[in-house]
Amino acid sequence: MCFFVGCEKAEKQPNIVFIMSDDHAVSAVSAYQDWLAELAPTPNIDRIAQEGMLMHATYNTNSICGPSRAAILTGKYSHINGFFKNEKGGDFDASQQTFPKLLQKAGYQTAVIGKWHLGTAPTGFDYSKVMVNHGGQGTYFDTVFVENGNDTILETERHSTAQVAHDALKWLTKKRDKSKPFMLMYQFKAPHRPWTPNPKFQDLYTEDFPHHETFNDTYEGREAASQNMLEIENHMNRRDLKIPPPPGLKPWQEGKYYRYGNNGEFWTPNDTLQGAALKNWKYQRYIKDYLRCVAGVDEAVGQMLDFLKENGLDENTIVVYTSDQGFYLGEHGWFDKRWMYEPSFRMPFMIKYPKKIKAGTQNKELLLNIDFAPTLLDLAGAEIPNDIQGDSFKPQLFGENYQGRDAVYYHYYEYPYWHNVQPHYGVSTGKYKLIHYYYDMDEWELFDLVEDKNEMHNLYGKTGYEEITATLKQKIKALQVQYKDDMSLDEMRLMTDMVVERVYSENTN
Ligand code: SGN
Ligand code: CA
Repeated sequence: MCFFVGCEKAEKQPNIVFIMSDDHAVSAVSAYQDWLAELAPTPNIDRIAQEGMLMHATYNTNSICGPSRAAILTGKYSHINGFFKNEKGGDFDASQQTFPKLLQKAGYQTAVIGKWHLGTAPTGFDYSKVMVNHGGQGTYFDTVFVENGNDTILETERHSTAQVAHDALKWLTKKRDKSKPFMLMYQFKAPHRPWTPNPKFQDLYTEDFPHHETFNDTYEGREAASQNMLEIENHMNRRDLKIPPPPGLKPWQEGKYYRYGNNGEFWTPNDTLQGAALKNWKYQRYIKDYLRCVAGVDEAVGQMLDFLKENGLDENTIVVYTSDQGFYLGEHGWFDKRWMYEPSFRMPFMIKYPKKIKAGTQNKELLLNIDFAPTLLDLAGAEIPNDIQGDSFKPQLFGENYQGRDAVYYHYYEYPYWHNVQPHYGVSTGKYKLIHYYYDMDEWELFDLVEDKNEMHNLYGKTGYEEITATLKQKIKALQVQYKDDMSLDEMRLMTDMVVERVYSENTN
């Protein structure tokens, strides 16, 4: 029973818990039954899919952290929302329209807790507690947060994942206004580099992991890929691999020691370890720590789901699980993201809403991260402003008729730091993908995603593919016009070249 004005609305509007981890690959979410599913299960995250819908083809518009987060908040591509790279791309324009602001207007109480990485303090939130140290990345231990844009808090008691879980449950229990529907963004740093797990998971995964079938890719026919600097073999540093420095180093020397390896400097922890054995050793250190970080996230997701159930909130609460982008877990021999290739282009996405979404359903339509904002607004019964570029996929969630898109458009800008990934744009229809690397090369790649799911064979320029190439080029042009990304290559290059320091800066050694 409810006696307050507006209460009827509050009862009808669903609560929303938007859970987002950082760099969590589709292959490391067991609900997808991908190549790591049996070896590294994520039972709690999978509960969301079991109780709701699992999306198989959700893609990113620009596969790095800040840009993806900005696209999610605004429902707009990077060149429209203005946050298109992390490195010297300035800060997020916090005065612009975002879906949390629109939900506030629709009567919601909003909060963001955890990773943010957009420079400017969060706007559109009744409560915020976000990581600010390490350039806004946050750290796994001794994480520094800013609460409500004002108070700086150094947390020393817990691993960052456990801290975010603790703070989120505290907000839900003690701080929120229970007369209003809520929208909570529950966002982890894990499993981001340097993949430092909570010590309680340190003994998980004693057995070695297999390699992905593309682990020893030589990038033949893919010029841009051959120039990468994100190889497990050649670009992992001592911090990544948890090699302790010798005693007595000054802080700057320690920073230099840890960064060693970033630029291809050769080193081995012991001289007998070389070649393929050394590459495998690095991979095992990496994949185990990464998956231990994922285990921490999975535990924190379970705590949230249990909390909602125990407090009678689960029926009318929408729960989303996603990651800001995908990641390489040894596919093509890599770590990191950025490329329009599937492991980094694709994002995990699942959503439950027991009242309205049928449990255990699956969806294979092409979705984008710019669709999240309009979809959540739609589910909340709020209006979707015309300038939002994404589309609501609420009809699909509810099993209604839906005219899906036939292609997804992508554009990546940051170069050369980090990892030397050539700026590129492209289009994917789910069957074919065409990519143009344009910054200081003019290279195209065409893949048949059905015949060549690992994107190893560049078909661009090959006999028999002229027609599909022409069609996809036209599709790129049409989508560039539709999304207002139809500037010249020189103008695109200027975006890569732009140097705007971030407001919040610190020595990250
Ligand atoms: C850091 C990492 C890079 C990573 C970027 C972007 N280096 O700079 O490897 O690509 O973040 O990641 S580190 O030595 O600082 O870990 S993102 O998720 O924020 O986009
Ligand atoms: Ca990320």
